Parts: sequence; C-alpha cells; structure tokens
Amino acid sequence: MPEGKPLNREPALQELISSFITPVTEGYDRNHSVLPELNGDTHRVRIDGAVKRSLELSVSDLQNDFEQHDVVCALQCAGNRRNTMRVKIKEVQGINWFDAAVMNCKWTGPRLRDVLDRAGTSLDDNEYEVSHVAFACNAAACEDDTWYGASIPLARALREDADILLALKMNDQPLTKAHGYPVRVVTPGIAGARAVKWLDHITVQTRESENFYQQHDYKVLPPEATDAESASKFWSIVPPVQEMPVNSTIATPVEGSTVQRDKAGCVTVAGYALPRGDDGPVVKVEVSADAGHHWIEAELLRGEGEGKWSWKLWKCQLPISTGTSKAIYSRATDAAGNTQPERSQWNLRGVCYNGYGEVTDVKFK
Ligand SMILES: Nc1nc2c(c(=O)[nH]1)N[C@H]1C(S)=C(S)[C@@H](COP(=O)(O)O)O[C@H]1N2
Ligand SMILES: [Mo]
Repeated sequence: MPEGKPLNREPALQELISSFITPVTEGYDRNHSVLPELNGDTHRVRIDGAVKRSLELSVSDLQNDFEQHDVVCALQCAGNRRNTMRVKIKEVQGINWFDAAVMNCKWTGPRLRDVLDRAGTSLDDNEYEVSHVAFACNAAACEDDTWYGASIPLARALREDADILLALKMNDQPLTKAHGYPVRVVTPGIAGARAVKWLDHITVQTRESENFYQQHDYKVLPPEATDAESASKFWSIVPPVQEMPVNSTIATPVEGSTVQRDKAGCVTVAGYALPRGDDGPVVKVEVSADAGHHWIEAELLRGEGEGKWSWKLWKCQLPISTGTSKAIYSRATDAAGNTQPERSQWNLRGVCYNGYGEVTDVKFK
C-alpha cells in the first residue's frame, strides 16, 4: 500500500434521505486503496480474454463510439448496516458501517453489453454458463491484494435490461476522483464491491475474478465460521455476494432522541427502502410502533428518473403513545414479494444485513 489511509466515510442518515438523488459529495466512500490519480486523456480500458477481438478503448471511444445510457440506481456496500448486525446479534469483523453506505445516483455511460458485443465472446454453451466478466483496476495496490478486482456472471452482463454501465458520469458530471474517474462499472442491484472504480481491464473468463475481494471478502459465511481460522475452509466454497437483499432503514426519529407528537398524537417516521437485486422496485413499506404487533403502510415518495433499480424514500405519520417507545420497525417488500425478515443471519464479515429497520429508545412527548 502506498502511503495514506483509504478514504472510507458515510454521511449522516438524515442528510442522506433529504434528497432522492444523492449529491456527489454526499455519497459514501469505500476504498481498499488510496485514490489513484488518473489521466482521462490517456486512460485506456483493455477488453480481452474469451473474446473474438481484443479492444483497447479510450474514454472518448467509450463516450463517442457507443450509445450513452442513463440509469438511476442504488449503489450499496455489502457491509451497509454492519453495525446493526454487530449490536443486535453478535460482533462481526469489518470496518463499521451504519445505515448510510448506500447512495442513489444517476449514472451515464455505455452499456457493458454493447462493449462486450463489439469484442464478441468466443465461448461454447457450456462455458458460457459458468463464465464471468472480470473487472480490474491496476492503478493502486490495495490493503489485501496488489490490485482491485471483481467479477459478475457473463449472462447478467449481457442482459440488455440489466443496465450495467461503464459509467463516465455521475449526476450529469464527469466522475470525481473518489468515485472512479475516469470510468467505473455500475452494477444495478449488485453489491457495490463489484462496481470497480478506475476501471482499466475487462476480461471475459470461465471463472470468477481471482482478486482477494472476490475470493476472501464480501461473502455471507455460514454461522459456523466464527473466526479467521474456522472461516478459512469456507472461502473457496461459499459464493461471492452478488445481488443485495431487500432492505429498509429508519432515519427519523433518531435513536435516543425526544420527539414532540403532533396534535393527532402522531410522529413522522422516514427512511429509505431497497429492493432485492433484480426484483425492484420496492412496492410497500410498513411501519410498526409496537415492535411488530401492528403495522401501517408508509407513503412511498416519487423521485425523478426512478425505476426498478432505484431506492424509495418513504415516510409516514405514525400514531404513538407518550413515553419511551417500544422498538419502531420498518419493513420493505419489493415487486417480486421479497420482504425483510425481523433479523437476518449473522455472518462473520457482517455483510448483507437486512433485518427490519429499527429504532429504539425514543421518548415521545
Ligand atoms: N478500484 C476499486 N474499486 C472499488 C473499490 C475499491 O476499493 N477499489 N471499492 C468497492 C466497494 S467495496 C464499494 S462498496 C464501492 C464504493 O463506491 P464509492 O466509493 O463510489 O461509494 O466501490 C467498489 N469499487
Ligand atoms: Mo463495499
């Protein structure tokens, strides 16, 4: 690792849900290396592996030789809500994330599938099924590997409606250095770990990426894996996290606060909700004032450019009695009927936590 610590931060949750589109400077940062400084004029992305024609594309090729597409999608770290798993269930390994390691932005660039079409894959049917598209950034050494890489199934990458982009813009502006300038992968519905920033190499291959962060991180290990040693035998057999689970979380009221009820004896409860992988959008969010005995439906707010991959901001006026409340819960359901469980399975790395959104210890007056 070169000098300097990787930039890792998340905004305050109340700030995060104040806009449907997350401003560039507000979105969380997750890095396993320092931020590389790349030159957009000379940068190239190489496409090779099991392809008919290897390509080497400049940023202007990516911009001018391919149709440009927009997608408004949530991009979420697989470790989002890790703190809840740690606090409500059991200690986990990994840097602490609260509920704001997610952002909902508009991304613009060519579709990965159009770029792969130009290269043309050279695989037979059997190979096709097991093949992955691997992404790499060789510009900076990471904490646990000499480069950063990830891969997703080729079949997903080639789907026109998967909306996977080689993004050149975020919220209509060129990418910033922190978010991957000059080009990053955007993988709607798939964990942020696969959305490789500072992309310089795409490989079509009959195996997953060999990078540390695909093989030895970002996996939902079984509960028997309780430390590094007992985890070791599972890394090679547990699949990497790809699609993220249905989720929601409560931003308001804040844990430990005192809140004045309105004349009708209600308080505003608000948060965000996310669909499972490909199963968006979220169609329902329910809120409970009494730890899950009774539920009322929240209002789902509309957002500009929203679609199946974007988050839903929601709010409701929740009737509640005075005093210190029981837990307030939120529970999202997506278009395919996936609903959050009360608690999700503990795993050593604390990834993919999607138990009910939960706020305790709020005093109502
Ligand atoms: N090259 C590179 N790409 C990367 C990472 C990284 O460390 N290096 N982190 C990944 C992880 S784990 C996440 S959650 C997202 C975070 O994207 P952001 O920093 O734009 O929020 O980028 C992904 N892409
Ligand atoms: Mo991540």
